[in-house]
Amino acid sequence: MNDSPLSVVGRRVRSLRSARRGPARYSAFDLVRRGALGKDWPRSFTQPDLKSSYDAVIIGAGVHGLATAYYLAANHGMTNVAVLDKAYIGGGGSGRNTAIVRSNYLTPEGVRFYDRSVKLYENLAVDLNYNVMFSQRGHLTLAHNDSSLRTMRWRAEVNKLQGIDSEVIGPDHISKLVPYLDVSPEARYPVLGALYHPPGGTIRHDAVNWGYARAAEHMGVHIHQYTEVTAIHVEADRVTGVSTNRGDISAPVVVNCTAGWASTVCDLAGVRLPLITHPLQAAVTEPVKMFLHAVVVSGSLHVYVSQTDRGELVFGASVDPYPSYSMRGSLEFTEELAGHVLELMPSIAKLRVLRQWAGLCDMTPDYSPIMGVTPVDGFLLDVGWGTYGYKAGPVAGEAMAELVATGKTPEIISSFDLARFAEGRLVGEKGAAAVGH
Ligand code: PYC
Repeated sequence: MNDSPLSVVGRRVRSLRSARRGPARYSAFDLVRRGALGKDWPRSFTQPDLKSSYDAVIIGAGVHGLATAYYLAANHGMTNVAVLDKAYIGGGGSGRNTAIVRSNYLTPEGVRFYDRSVKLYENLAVDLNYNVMFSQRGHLTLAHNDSSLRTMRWRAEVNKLQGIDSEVIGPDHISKLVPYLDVSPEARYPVLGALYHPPGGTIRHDAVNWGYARAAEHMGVHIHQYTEVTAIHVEADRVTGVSTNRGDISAPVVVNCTAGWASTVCDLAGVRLPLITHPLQAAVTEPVKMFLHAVVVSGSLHVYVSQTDRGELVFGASVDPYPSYSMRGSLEFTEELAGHVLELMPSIAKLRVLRQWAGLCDMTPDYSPIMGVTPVDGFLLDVGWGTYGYKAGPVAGEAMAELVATGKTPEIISSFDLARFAEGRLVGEKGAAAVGH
């Protein structure tokens, strides 16, 4: 953008003032009246007209795209921004994940990055004036064999060096935290220990998506749902705009914040990504009284589980073993999941599964994301989020906003650049993925 320093400062002050006022609040009387009558609620999100030009276009109205738009407006005063999505807000991976947040990764780059996200999540309800239901209930990654235990120790040491609360604990301590877990030596897969990460937990995914969307829109960002990008225009290696099913937009910056379709969107700009897309399934049970007070993950058994505030158990597993864009649930998944879960918690055998669903995961070769610039000037990437995108939403948004507004790649994402695959600088995070894939 070619703005004078004064106008940039002016815009920033105006947007901060407006952010502080926040989106509409309702009086108690309003809430009772609207609640009793069941009508007259204003729309949460408007449907703005599509303009023919914006300062930046963000593709994807999931948590990454919305957070990028929010931090562009809140931190940099840049509000002439459009977020485009071929479907609805949070309709992709951002609304389909199991809502787990943690920063106990394996590489220093990963730990630093995800820790910044946890910090932003900690203050998100206040920043957005929206109850995002963050619950730092603790996160346990179980080790059932010596090699997993060694990886847990390795992770704990890397985590501690970065100031992250993370340690290896034994079966007695695990049993106190999760009494329903079978830690007896007779278990088919005995629990030898666990990586315990007290700041980890869950946060309500829809609330995060809606909170970012509402706050960004309030500051002037346009969110265009059901607006599919059909072409990305590039002239002399520089992006100039996009075509959509609702018309053309010119923009000097286009950011790909999609998941599942990251490589097909990149194809439109002629940029190739080293991604393979797999479905990832999850399932939820009927609600029961609260009994599981931590997030429990077993890498060897390919399962993770937490209990929601409503009392349902939410389960996830590894990605489906074949590349696909299908988002159908499968019986194989449910069967395998149930078998593994019951190895860990035999006492929940009578719980009924209510529903299951799938999302799409763009897997990179090193299990780290791809963020930053591309060979096409102005066309930026925030993709390759595999099974770990949701927890990174805030830090990714903050960093991408800085890159868009300043033109400089923030240090916190510099190791996740696309060029690392050609230059052999992989950031190997497979050992810290939730489960083996
Ligand atoms: O990386 O913590 C994780 C995770 C949980 C569910 C999918 N990935």
